[in-house]
Amino acid sequence: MNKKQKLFTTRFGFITLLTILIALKSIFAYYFEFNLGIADPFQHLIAVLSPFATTIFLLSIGLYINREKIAYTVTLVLYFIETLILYSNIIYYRQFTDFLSFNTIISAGKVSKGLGSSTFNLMQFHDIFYWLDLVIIIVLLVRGIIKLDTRPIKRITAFATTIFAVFLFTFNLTLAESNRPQLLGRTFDRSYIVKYLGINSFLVYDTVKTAQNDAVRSNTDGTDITPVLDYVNNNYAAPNPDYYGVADKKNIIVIHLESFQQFLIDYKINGQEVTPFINSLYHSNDTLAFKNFFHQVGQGKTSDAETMMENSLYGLPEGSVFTKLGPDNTFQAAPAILNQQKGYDSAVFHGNVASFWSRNSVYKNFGYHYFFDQSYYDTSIADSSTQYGVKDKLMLSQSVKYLEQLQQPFYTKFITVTNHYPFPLDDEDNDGFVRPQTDNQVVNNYFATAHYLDNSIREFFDYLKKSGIYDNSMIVLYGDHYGLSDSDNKSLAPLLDKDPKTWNDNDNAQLQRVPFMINMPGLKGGIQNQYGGEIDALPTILHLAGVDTKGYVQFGTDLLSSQHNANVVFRNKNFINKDYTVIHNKNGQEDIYDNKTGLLIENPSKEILKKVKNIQEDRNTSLSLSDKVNNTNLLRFYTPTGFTPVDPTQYNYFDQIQQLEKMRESLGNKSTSVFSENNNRSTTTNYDTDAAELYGRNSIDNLNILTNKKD
Ligand code: GP9
Ligand code: MN
Repeated sequence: MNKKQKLFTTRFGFITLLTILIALKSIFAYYFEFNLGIADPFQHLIAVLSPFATTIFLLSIGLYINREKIAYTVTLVLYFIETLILYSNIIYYRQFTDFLSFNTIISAGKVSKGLGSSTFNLMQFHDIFYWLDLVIIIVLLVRGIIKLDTRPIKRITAFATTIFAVFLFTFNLTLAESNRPQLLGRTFDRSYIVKYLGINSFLVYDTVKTAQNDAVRSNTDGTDITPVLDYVNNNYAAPNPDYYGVADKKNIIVIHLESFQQFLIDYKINGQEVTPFINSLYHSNDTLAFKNFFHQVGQGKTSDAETMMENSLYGLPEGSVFTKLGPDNTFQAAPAILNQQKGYDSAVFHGNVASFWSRNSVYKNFGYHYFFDQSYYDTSIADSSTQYGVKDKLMLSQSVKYLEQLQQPFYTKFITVTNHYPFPLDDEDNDGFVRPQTDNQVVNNYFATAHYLDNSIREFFDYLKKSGIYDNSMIVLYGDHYGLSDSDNKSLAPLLDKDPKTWNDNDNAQLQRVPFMINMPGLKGGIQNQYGGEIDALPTILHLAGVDTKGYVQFGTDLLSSQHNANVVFRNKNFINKDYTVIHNKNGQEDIYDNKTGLLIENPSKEILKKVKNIQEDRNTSLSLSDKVNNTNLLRFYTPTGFTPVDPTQYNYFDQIQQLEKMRESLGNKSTSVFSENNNRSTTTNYDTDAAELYGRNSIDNLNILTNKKD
């Protein structure tokens, strides 16, 4: 027997062979079946490494068994299970662009409903190679070509193998965390766990997370909602009669301005306005522009903003509601409320992959009828995307061919991404904008992408006006959170005429201001001074739309109401109102700053302390109750009068173009879509974009992507 054959016929060799085979299959799947966006050399290393740790760990179990037949059988069964996990995920991914979660697996009914007869259609010829090795190995074993090694493995060797696997996993995790900090804490996207830790680890991670959630939930019953209802009823602010229902049955178009901070508004660099169009909206008589509106996000960033803006629930103290709980929780969100109360159709438009922040599941639970994710946009054009998805000009201009097919009134949300850290943009894409020249590139770039975003929004507004949609719509714009982090703020300070040396936590808190603007022809607008935050957006919008929020579980209050609660609570428990900013210092105490002077109040009076204490108590109650609603899924126990719980299985975000066409045909002349009202003619020709990717560097043919033709 030569050396190779010897290696092959030892127990250790057998496991090595299986490990290599499964690793090869997994790596193939990571690159060619799943769209994981494996990019830099680090990520390639991790992708190649990640299947080994869990496989060695799993297969090492066989090494502890002395009797050869049992040992080989157990090893093969484990190998079969691993292949099955991999292959089921491949099939599931082909259908859902997502990975099998613990809940999906155990609710077999749901999976088979989702996959059903289509499973067969999803299989491809090359799939045979995922199974062929197993068949060959079994044949070789049965025929005696691979001989069973009768010699048991020493306990110590078996143990050393397991420990080696653990070590390898720790190494993998360290690499992953260095490339993507807070990977497990924040989750971001389930595909990130697969990308950085492999498919097996994802399943374990998801199972542990599900078990934790279930443990918290099993102790909950319907009575737990009572203190929540007491709180929100007490906190309720009645609508302002001057504004109640002024947007009744108008289309509502929400524009999410990624990482856009309030200080950009009216800001000039060397005499050039950074965001001239948004500035003009800010000063328009038709715009309610809130100058003291704050972002309140935590680790869930964009997704926290979405949670607050559309549910009036806070994000979580750690992680994101969307990824941690969103796929399973019950919500009473804006699209569902507006649909049920006022007959709104609804859609989200976003140039990133659907799985990011688990949006593909969460939006169904919000009651969104449609979700146009990256797969609905042309990504074949060179430079059309940055890290977080299709560039804004391209996303917005390609969205209107879908928008015009929605039934009116519609509630829609457009999530931009180009103005996202690290703010990448070539100068040639930015109509001659000259960025500032600080020594911090992040700061300089931020102004450039903000300028690009401004232009994108202008183009979109131009279309809305030309196509007539504008006349019949209320447009809401908001910045989701900071673009420049606290660590960049010192470099920003001189641009804001501040001294970096005296820059402090209070200055950081003041920069949590983000725009919140509501624009509608004929709206009694003006710049508003009242303090508020993202938690207050939903009640404000619903009241404008003529839906009273009484009875809903919402933690914010209508900004336009005389009863509005103007203490703005941040997710880190700091808070701000017109008089004070209260900030936790390094010693765990809460410092009080005077908002008139910006200075720390060294020795606060009894009166101030009392005022602050009341707000602190209210803050603690509202945050902890909101956390309880989310963590224990309390809304499943409470349905407001006139509301029907959302049935997420009604929505399918895959063949939406056909769904829209079907809807139009079945409604016939009752169809209220922009397309139908325009005598079945597209309005896309009204869209003018100067996106450099469509002209300059590329062929003019690319303009086809703006129309419906290609679909
Ligand atoms: C991703 C985009 C960015 O799709 O919304 O998310 P963020 O990193 O800002 O939370
Ligand atoms: Mn964001």
